[in-house]
Amino acid sequence: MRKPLNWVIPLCFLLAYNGVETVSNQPYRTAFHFQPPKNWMNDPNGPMYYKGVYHLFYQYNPYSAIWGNITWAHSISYDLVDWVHLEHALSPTEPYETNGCWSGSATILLDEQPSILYTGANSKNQQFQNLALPKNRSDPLLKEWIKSPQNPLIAPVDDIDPSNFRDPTTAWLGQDRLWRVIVGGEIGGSGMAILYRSEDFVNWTRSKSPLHSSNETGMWECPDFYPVSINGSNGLDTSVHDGLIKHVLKASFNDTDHYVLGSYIPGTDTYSVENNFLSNGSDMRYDYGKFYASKSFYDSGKKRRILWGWIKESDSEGDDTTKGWSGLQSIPRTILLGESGRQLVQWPIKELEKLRTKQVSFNDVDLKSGSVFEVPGITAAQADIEISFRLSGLKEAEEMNSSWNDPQLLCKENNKALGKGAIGPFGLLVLASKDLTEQTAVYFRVFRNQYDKYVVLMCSDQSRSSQREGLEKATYGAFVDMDPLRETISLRSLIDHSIIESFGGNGKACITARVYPKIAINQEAHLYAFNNGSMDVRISRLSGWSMKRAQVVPIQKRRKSSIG
Ligand code: DQQ
Repeated sequence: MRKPLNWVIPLCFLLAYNGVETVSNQPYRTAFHFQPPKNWMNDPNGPMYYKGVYHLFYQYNPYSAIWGNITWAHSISYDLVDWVHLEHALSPTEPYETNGCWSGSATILLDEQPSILYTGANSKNQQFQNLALPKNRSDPLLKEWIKSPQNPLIAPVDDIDPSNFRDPTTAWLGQDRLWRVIVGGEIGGSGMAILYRSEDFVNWTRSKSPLHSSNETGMWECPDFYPVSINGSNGLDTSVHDGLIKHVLKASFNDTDHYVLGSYIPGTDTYSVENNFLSNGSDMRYDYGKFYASKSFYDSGKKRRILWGWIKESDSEGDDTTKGWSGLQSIPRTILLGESGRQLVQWPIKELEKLRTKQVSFNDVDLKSGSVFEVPGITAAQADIEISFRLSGLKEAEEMNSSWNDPQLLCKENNKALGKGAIGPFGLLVLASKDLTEQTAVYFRVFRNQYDKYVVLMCSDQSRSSQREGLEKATYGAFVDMDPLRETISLRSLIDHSIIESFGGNGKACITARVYPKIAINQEAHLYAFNNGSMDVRISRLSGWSMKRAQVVPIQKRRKSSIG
């Protein structure tokens, strides 16, 4: 595919780049995940595709590695892999945002006009929704943003709790030519998506009822609402409302991103859900590990919906101050409704494969009970690995108690990556030291439930991930909605020094982990496949790649004579 003509602009910047201050040479800095040069980063904001350029804004503290002074930093890319950091897009300058320009979303309005709706928090942390437009929309890099003189557009009035009213979504357009947007809130102890309508994107009227709410949860941060195609392989623009579709509502609470599926009736703005948000650990999540405040956008260039999520640290604020940075963005993932229609599936964007370099492949390797197999020849601290397992039989599967409905608890209580089960644990030992004293086990176990159906459990166990003290070393778990009688159990893990993003069952269950090994860093890191079940399993296919470093650089401070 030919690169757009404006590709030359950032390349010039790259070539002219003369070294803006960046944290480097640290074992936990990543090679192909998005990170600012230094300091604090949290939520992804306003991702969009505009005139051939991908934009990512994000919550950023320009002064320290701890949350505060929240500003919208801005980076651009042509492939979602290599990035150029631009000047900040929004900084807190107005009374309605003294305490920060908080999260929000981009909407491409009629006549291809890009816009941003975001939350401002004033000095009392009261929250208001605001609009910003690019100064020059013919510039594909959208470098400068102007706040609307009519801000704040939406104030927390009536029963709205002013300190729990934030994070407007991408807006969608109804057939009545009215824009709709939802804002996250909590009223009377229920988390909710408060709905507004507008003709001109400036004057907004609150709908009598929220789009959806739940008294099982607290405040919904960073809601997202969008259509997905039933049986289709393309993503859909947020304003699509007809055809064979369902609507996804995502809400961020309890440090994880939960979603429900349902059917949205645009005329009445009613949303009837197939399942609901729950706080007991058994509802559906984008990712069962570290992944929060995510946001999706429709990529009209490649007709796909892409999801970004903030991956927090698992070390302490003191560690972050010493490192000089905190927070990563996940690898952007395409997100679609799975074949079953019951859940979403996610997969790393195809473009990431351009970083794959040296490859190793194996077929049909037996993993006898109790065995470990080292994956040789790739950079185990910076790798992309895909592995599939064939089971020798399922008759021996251990019985599953009907009360076991929280997969995380199940992984934690069955924390036996090095102990024995029947079918499993089998999987990968990632960022492992040679003597295996450090390792993050990403693995599966298969059980049989009371209906004689097989249940596949996926776990990611950080308890042995580092010999360092004072880290959060959680064990995460997810059920993989698949039938191991008919499908092979597969795992893809993106390993990038201090982050392991794992996709089980072709993206049906995702678990992201942050780890800080003391020994298993750079060349000292190893990668193994293992089987600690009493039943043998076979690796039917394994492909692993060393990964190159993505180019993520700050823009050069422009000289008068340079472009633009
Ligand atoms: N982060 C933002 C808020 C949002 C929270 C502030 C979620 O707008 O609710 O940095 O991480």
